[in-house]
Amino acid sequence: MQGIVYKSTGSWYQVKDEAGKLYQARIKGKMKIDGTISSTNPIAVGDWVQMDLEEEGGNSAMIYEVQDRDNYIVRVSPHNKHQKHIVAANIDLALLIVTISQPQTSLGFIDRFLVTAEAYHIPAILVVNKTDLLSDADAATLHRWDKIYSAIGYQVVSVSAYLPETLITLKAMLQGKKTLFSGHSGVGKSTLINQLIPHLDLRTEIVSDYSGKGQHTTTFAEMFDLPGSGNIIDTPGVKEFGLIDMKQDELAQYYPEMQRLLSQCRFSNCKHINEPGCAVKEALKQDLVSEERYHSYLSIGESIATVW
Ligand SMILES: Nc1nc2c(ncn2[C@@H]2O[C@H](COP(=O)(O)OP(=O)(O)OP(=O)(O)O)[C@@H](O)[C@H]2O)c(=O)[nH]1
Ligand SMILES: [Mg+2]
Ligand SMILES: [Zn+2]
Repeated sequence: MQGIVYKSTGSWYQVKDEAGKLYQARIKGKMKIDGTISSTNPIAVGDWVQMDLEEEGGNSAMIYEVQDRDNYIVRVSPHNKHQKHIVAANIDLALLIVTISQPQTSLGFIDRFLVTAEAYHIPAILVVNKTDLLSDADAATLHRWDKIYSAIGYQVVSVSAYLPETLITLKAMLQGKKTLFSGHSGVGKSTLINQLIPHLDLRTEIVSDYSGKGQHTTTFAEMFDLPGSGNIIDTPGVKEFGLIDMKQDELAQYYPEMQRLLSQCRFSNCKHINEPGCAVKEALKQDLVSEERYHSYLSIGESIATVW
């Protein structure tokens, strides 16, 4: 029988079948695993799996196959920097929840996420939470972020989980979709989900006064059904996203504002650093590519290239 993974703890999985019944499942010793990516977890939330019941009418099952994924988002494994961990698979929409302070999200972090989403053609939206806390300086930062990302086609939605009237647009966007909620620890992913799904009571934890960082309250990714239709996937806070295997010379393709200029660079193998006749550098001068995005392009490029 077929089902979809709602929760994964690493040792067991909660799987829902097409009739809506939940099963506790484990992986069968000899499972067919997608060999194209090496990750610390063979099965992720959102995966479609084939399983056998351990006994007729019971609710424990053995998973023997994972279906090919349409897409997935990876993070750097918290235990090993060189390994990837699949956060979730087969998603329709990826929300990056960010905050300007408490905790602070960096543009480099945002761009790594957006690059991954672009590489898989997953629509991505930036959700700026905690707008109830904005200082004047924070409000100016929000304005700048809105300008940078709106100009290149990303939707930026400002919300406060504490102000239900700010959540109406967001709620409407999620109907009928399987949406990933991702972002640093403490940005309010679980708090927002509690607001969007009545009667859900996910654990949340105050951001540390001392470090200004979240406490890694959510420890396993888990999917929930929305009222109406659609699902939300809550995930543990991430320090850093991994990039799917991507060559440094592909990177500019995943910056939408650069992608449309690539055919205009003089050299077809232009890296957009020092080359003469570079359309990206020209656009940077004219402020059509932002300083911030260009900077993240260079630093992400450096991190994935051995020879840059
Ligand atoms: N002022 C304010 N605080 C918020 C808002 N949203 C969430 N919080 C608070 O931020 C803290 C962290 O929220 P969580 O929902 O636990 O954050 P999380 O993103 O799920 O964190 P992890 O599970 O650790 O990844 C809690 O104390 C929330 O009450 C908001 O819009 N405004
Ligand atoms: Mg959480
Ligand atoms: Zn160029």
